[in-house]
Amino acid sequence: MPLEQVRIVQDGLENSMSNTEKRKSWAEPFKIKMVELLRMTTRDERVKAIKEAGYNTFLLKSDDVYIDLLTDSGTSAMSDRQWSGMMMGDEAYAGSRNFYHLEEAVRKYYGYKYLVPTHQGRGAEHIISRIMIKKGDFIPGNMYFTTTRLHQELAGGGFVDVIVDEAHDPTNQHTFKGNVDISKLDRLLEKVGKEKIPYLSIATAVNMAGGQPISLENLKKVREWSLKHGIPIIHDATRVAENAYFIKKRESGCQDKSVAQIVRELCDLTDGCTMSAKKDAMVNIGGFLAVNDPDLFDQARNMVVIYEGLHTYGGMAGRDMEAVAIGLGESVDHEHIRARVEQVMYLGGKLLDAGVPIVEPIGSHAVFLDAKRFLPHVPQNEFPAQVLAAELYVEAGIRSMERGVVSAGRDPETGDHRYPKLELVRLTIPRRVYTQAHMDVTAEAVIELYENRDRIKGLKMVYEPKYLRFFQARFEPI
Ligand code: P71
Repeated sequence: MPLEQVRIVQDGLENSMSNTEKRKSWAEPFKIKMVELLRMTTRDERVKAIKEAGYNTFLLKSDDVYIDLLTDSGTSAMSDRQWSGMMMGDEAYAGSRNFYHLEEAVRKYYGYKYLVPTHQGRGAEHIISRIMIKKGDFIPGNMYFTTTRLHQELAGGGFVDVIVDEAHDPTNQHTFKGNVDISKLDRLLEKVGKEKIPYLSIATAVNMAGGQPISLENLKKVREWSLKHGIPIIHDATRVAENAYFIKKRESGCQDKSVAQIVRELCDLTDGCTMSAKKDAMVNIGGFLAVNDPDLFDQARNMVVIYEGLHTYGGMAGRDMEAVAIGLGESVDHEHIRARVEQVMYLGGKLLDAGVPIVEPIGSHAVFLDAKRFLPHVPQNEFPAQVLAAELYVEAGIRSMERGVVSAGRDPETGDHRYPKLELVRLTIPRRVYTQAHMDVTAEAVIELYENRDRIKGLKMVYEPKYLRFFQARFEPI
């Protein structure tokens, strides 16, 4: 049996090394073959660097960063198997063997029939939005994601939030904050009619809610609704394995299922997916659109050649597709996903113990600092999350990301800032990159900053780009 299969068969906590031996301690399920050296900086250097970056962590040079928790996107460590797969890249313009391997992997792990590769997740979002959305349409979803919503808007649609109210409350302990509130779907349907709802946009491990899962039970109800009204579900599968791990841990009746099985069950309740392979699948670049409907596939395959590349590579090199194919299999391995999510829990647990306000329950890919409670003296129009991210960098060389009013952008109708309930700083953990010791250092730095929070003051925005402003906006201290 190939190693991969052996491990999936053995899936289950009872078979993991630490549990069979009844030990309390636990270690990463990999050893390190190559290291990347980190550069240490002084406080003075960091003060200068953040000023030059306009107090925007996206504009820092990564050489000036010590522990980089900006994102888990494209920043994970590939395995030796993925790297050896890279050497098997077939760089033919058309019909690369790696495309067929990827297609096979998507069918095996996700179950979708037809694959359209794209350069990354937003490439897939662009295509599905252009094909399915008409001007004046409404796309309900379990909380927006920046690029997803922007593509829906550029296609003429409007995003409608139908996530449960609990998701907007960072202190609410609901275990499935990614769930959809079906009554919100009913209300939308009643208001606009089904002709104006091209699909439901359902994410697993909802990023902007703090990496919060949707339950299988809830997705089944959403599926019933979708079938009843003939409105398909497009799944943002970017972190589906992380969601599946939470289901295994928390949802009754799911403890004995493998993460791989749960991933398939989730996907089987939907009609297609957009995927940023830079997260769960641990590659540096890549993504895809996958659908079950042959007509939709035909349209998508035609559109991909305009914006991404030929339909058998879609913006990826052959070697990239190979790494995605292997990474999809690794993403559903129990030992891997447990180590990944539990490392995030470890960091979050340390912060909670010290009384630092974070989003609870702790999410799958990141710990989110609640900037509204961290800096109650900084009003939301002075960008509390933005300044908190800048200060954490100055304090400790740790790079995080604003997920608050800057990320939320402006309302296309009124032109005003959108003031989201969640004003967060995301400490995002790349997969297989940092050790528990890096988490210890991070926790200590955040706790120190929390103890000195009173001296932190707000910012004003001095440059604002039109699209996805958080990437390039610049700020100055007030
Ligand atoms: C993350 C990213 C990358 C990112 C994107 C935009 C602003 C800041 C950082 C990307 C996602 C995602 C979900 C749920 C689609 C995409 C787009 N996340 N859906 O979290 O999380 O994928 O980046 O491959 O185009 O740092 P893409």
